[in-house]
This record gives sequence, structure tokens and C-alpha cells, in this order.
Amino acid sequence: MKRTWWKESVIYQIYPRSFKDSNGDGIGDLGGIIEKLDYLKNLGVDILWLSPIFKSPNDDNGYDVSDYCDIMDEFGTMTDFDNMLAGIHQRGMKLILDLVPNHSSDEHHWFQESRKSKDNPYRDYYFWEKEPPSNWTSFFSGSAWEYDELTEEYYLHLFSKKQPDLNWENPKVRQEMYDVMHFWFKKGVDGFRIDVLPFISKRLDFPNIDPNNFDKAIVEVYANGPRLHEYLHEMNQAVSTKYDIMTMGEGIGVKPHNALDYIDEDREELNMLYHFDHATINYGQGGKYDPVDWKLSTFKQIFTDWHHAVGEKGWINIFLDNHDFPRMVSRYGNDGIYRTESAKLLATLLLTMRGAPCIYQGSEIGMTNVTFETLEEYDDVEVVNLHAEWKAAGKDTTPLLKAVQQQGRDNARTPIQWSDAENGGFTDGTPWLKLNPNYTSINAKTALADEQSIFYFYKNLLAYRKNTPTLIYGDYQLLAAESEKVYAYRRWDEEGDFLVILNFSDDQLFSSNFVNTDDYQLLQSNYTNRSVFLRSWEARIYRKIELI
Ligand code: ISL
Ligand code: CA
Repeated sequence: MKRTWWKESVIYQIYPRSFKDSNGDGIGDLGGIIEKLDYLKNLGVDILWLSPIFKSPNDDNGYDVSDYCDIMDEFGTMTDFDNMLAGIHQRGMKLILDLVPNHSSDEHHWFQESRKSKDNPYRDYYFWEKEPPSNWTSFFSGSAWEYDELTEEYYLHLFSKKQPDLNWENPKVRQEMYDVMHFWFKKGVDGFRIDVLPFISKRLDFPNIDPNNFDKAIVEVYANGPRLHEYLHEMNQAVSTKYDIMTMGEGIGVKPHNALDYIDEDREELNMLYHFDHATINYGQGGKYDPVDWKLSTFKQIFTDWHHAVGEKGWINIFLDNHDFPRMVSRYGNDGIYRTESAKLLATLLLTMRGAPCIYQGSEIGMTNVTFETLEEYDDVEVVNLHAEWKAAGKDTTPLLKAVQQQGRDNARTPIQWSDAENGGFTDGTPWLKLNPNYTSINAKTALADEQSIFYFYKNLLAYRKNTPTLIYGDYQLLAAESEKVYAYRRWDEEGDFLVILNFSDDQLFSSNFVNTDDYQLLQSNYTNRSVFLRSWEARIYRKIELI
């Protein structure tokens, strides 16, 4: 396999609004990121990915862009940006930004022009129809078609009505987006994470969807549109290949069978794909807010299927949480008595798979889901709209509150807990979203003072991975596939041979019942002492003896 810097990098995702506030207005900002660059360098990550920092009215916290070549007022100025980028590069790290090409804000001047009249030159920057051509629904409740009385037509928005979908059929729109990319690459940015990338090519027959199966609608109707790969190849040739950068596409709706259409190196489209299959593992019939139990065997099969589907031809991201999903330790671990052990176990999984791991801010200190008492305390547009919908329908919202506490995006958006000081040291003002009250015990300051903390577990394993290409490029094989408690696998190549054994349960088990470790030696565990048992949430890495 071809070795490249981006395959060997570990990515750290910053949600700037919640990372660190430097001026007391309660909103994280670029100045706050600059303050924490040494912290990130100390952790040992290679690439910082910033959720959107472009000008935005913040209907969806920056995923609604009103100017792609300027900085959001709340986050700072272009000078702050230049200083931040220089600080990142000085420390030997790289920066990737979040491009949102599928939709803009309705406050973007393109849309302001577009809605003015049917013959405005910007009209076909968006999708306008006399009548809604389909029953498409928005991710954030209601129809995806919004009536605009100015010209008495409907425009398409797959997300909020303040996020009109851009019309990539129009070559001018594509050129605008390539110009945006050139603008940031010329400044020295090292790549882009590309938001809902599989949606940019639309099915112009706008087929109706099954309203009771949104997941199917995503895969078969919204994503993987007819001209998608033509656009990606064009983007690659017009922009990506002109710089030493990397592109990673948010792979919503992409499945193992079509993954290589995006990332096969020979196709010259994207560098890596960020798929969702495990992240939606507990979605029930009613989707995200209708959660069901999930099985470890399914979870393991998803990672395994993706590994085999991609093979040596492409590269994927490995992640367990981000700003759209609950905290990983609350979701896949045990955030009660085994919080530390299970956070370390999940770190072991993240950092020993083939792919580019993405650590979401706060996971390195084991931050957990938050439980707000009322729906009013939630800020996320998805929840605000859903809440309004339930109220309008006269429904009892108690089950919704419960589902939001478990599944809501704000779980991962509470501000970073830097210390046990007021508001976790995140801000001197009033935070835009309440902190998780457990900041008094779970915070970065406490973690940095404790050699056994989750933070140092990440740091040590990050350093080990960096010097162990087998863990990056090596082959993978699932072991003990049927177990509902243990996730075990082998990673190997001609330079090394490892076994990873992860106990995803509170139970104490005999590891020899699952995997034969005879020729291997224990390299590390998330428990300091040794035992014949595989203890609750124990994570072990073994290395083959003759190769040591
Ligand atoms: O959280 C979700 C909605 O339930 C996801 O399905 C999410 O909408 C999907 O992952 C796309 O996410 C991206 O685009 C959205 C934005 O709100 C998310 O924050 C972003 O990651 C629209 O730009
Ligand atoms: Ca601020």
C-alpha cells in the first residue's frame, strides 16, 4: 500500500463553539484554540479538524454558511485565523477545515439574490419548483420543500429551512465551491472534511421516499446521486491535485459495497471516507430518537465488513463519536463505575484499526453525555424543531426528552471541561450551552495531574501507533466473531503481529476462552496489574513473541 502522511495521521476534531472561550462572551473561539495548541501537541495528534468556522447566522452552528471566505464573527477575525494556522504549523501539526458544499445559509448573498426573481442570475444556484415535486422530508422535521412567497415557488432544503440546497448541476456553483477551496489552500490549509458529501448530486426525478424508512431514503434517494462521481473527479482534478492536501468526505448513506467508488485511489476522487454504519446502530423504526438495543456482534461485523470492502485500495476514518452523536463512553462503554476503563478500551479500538482515527474533543478526558432536565434547555436545531413538532401535534413529550437525553447531539456539544473552576474553566462569562455538571471531577486539569488518566492512555498509545506501521497499514482479522462480550482481532504484516482483546462488558471473563494468546506477549492493558481474568472493560494488546 502507498504510504502517505494523511494515512498515518490521527485527527482531532474541534467543535470551536464549545472548545475554549478566550474573550468571555460564552462562545468558544479561535483565540481559545490558540491557547490550547500546546495541550493538543502534548496529546500527540497530527491533524486538527475544525467544525465550520465560516461566517454564519448559526441556525445549525456554522453548518449554515453565509460567507465561505470569511470567519464567523463570534470566532474571531482573519488575523486570528492566520495566527492560529501559523501556531498549528509551527508545532508540526496540520489543519483541515469543514467545507459545507451541499447547502448554504439562506442569508448567503447567492440565496438572497436567487429568491428575488425567477430570472435572477443566481436563480439556478438553488432548486426552485412551482409545487413540491416529492414528499421529501428534512433532517430537521417537516417537508424538505419550503414555500417562498416572493416568487411563489418552493426551494429544496434537506436540512433546516435556513439551509437551502445548492444546485451542483449548475457549473457556476461548482466553480464557486472550487474557488472557495483554492482560497483556503492558498492560505496553507491542509485539507477539508466535506459535509454530507454524498448528497451534492440530486436525483432530479425527485422520487418519493418511504416516510417510515428514513434510512432507506438516505441511502437510495438522497445520497449517491447520478452525477456525484463526475463532480468528485472534477473537484479532484480542478483543486485537490494542485496541492499536498487531503480530503475526507462525510460518508452518510455510503455502504461497504459502494465505498470504493469514492476512495479507490485510481479513481482520483476523495482520500478518505467517514462512514456512519456503526453510528446509527441503535436507530429504531422511528430513527434516531427511537433507539433500540444494539448487539456487539453487529458492531464488530460493521467494522469488519468495512475493512474488507476497502482493502488496500482506499482509506477510511475510524471514529466513535462526533458533534452529531452521543459521547462514546456513554454510548458504547459504561460511563458509571467503569468510565475510565471503558474510555480507555474505546481508545484502544480507535487507535488500533486500519484507517485514520478521529478523536472528538473531550473524549481524551472521558467526557460523558449530559442529562438536561427539560427540552427547553437543548439548543440543537434538530431537537428544537422536533420539540415544536411534538407540541403542535399535542403529543406528550416525556418520551422525547428521554430519547434526546440518550441520543441528542448536545450530549457531545457541552463545553470542554478544562478544570474544576466555575464553568469548567471554559469561559469567564455565561456559556452558550450549559456544562455537564460533572466537570468538577472530570476535567483536563485533573487528567493532566494523573499519570493513569485517560489522557495519558491516549498519549502513550498515540505515540506507540505512530512508530508501529503494522497498526496503521497491517491486515485485520476478526476473532471470536460470535461473542457478544468480547471484540478481538489480529493486526499483522511482515513487521509485526498483534492481538487486540477488548472486553465490552462489566463481566470478568477468561480471555483464553476467546482467543489463543500462546505465542504472544502482553504489551499493554488498561489495568495496571496482571490477572488471569479479562476484567470488566479490560483492553489488552499482545505482540507476537518471536518478533519482539
Ligand atoms: O445528526 C444527524 C441528524 O440526525 C445526522 O444525520 C447529520 O444530519 C448528518 O450526519 C449530516 O451531518 C452534517 O451535516 C448537517 C449538520 O447539522 C451536521 O452537524 C453535520 O455533521 C447539515 O450540515
Ligand atoms: Ca468567545
